[in-house]
Amino acid sequence: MISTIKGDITGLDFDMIVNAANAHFARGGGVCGAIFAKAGPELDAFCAKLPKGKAGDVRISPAFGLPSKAILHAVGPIYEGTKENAQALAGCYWNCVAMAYQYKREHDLERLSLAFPCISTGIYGYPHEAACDIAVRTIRKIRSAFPDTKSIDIIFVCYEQIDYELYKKALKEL
Ligand code: AR6
Repeated sequence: MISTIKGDITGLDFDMIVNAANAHFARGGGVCGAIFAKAGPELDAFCAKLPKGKAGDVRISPAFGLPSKAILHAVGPIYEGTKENAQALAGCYWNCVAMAYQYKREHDLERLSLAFPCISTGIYGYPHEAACDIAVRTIRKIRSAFPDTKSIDIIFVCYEQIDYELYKKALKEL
C-alpha cells in the first residue's frame, strides 16, 4: 500500500520514520528538529557517532523516545537544480526502502510501515512538485524491480497542504 496523509510525522505511530537529515546527522530545524525533540538527547548522542554522509545517504538509528522501531536519517540534496540533485533525492527514497526491507527481514516481520516526510522541500529548497514526482516514481520503481518490497507500506506524511494535494494527485494517477 502507498498512501498519503496530512500531519506531523512525529505524532503518529509508524514502524519506521524517515528524517530529512543533514550530512552531519545532527539536530536541525524543520522535521529534523521535531524528530530530535521527541526522540530525546539519546538520539543526539547516537547520531554524533555516525560517520558524516553526503546527499542520498541514509543511516539508521533507534527511535528512543518516539514510538517507532527505528529512524532512517536520509540526507536530502540542497536544491541547485542539477541532475545530481534529482539523483540524490531519488537515492534517499530508494535507500530508505532498501534499508527498511533489510530491517524487516532481519527482524522476521511480515509487514512494516515506513513514513516519509517531503525530503528537501523545506529548508533545502527543492520545488514541491518535482520532489513529489521523484518520490513517487522512485517508490514505484523499487517496488517493480523488487516485488518483495511491497510488504513495506509507504506513507507520505505531508505537513503542508500543497504537498498533500500533490501526493493525492500523484497516487491517484498510479
Ligand atoms: N512532520 C512532517 N513533515 C514536516 C514536519 C513534521 N513534524 N515539520 C516539517 N515538515 P525540512 P529539508 C516538512 O526543512 O528541506 C534541517 O535543519 C516540511 O514542511 O524539515 O530536507 C535538517 O537538519 C517540508 O515539507 O527538511 C537539514 O539541515 C519537509 O518536512 C535541513 O533542515 C522537509 O522540510 C533539511 O532540509
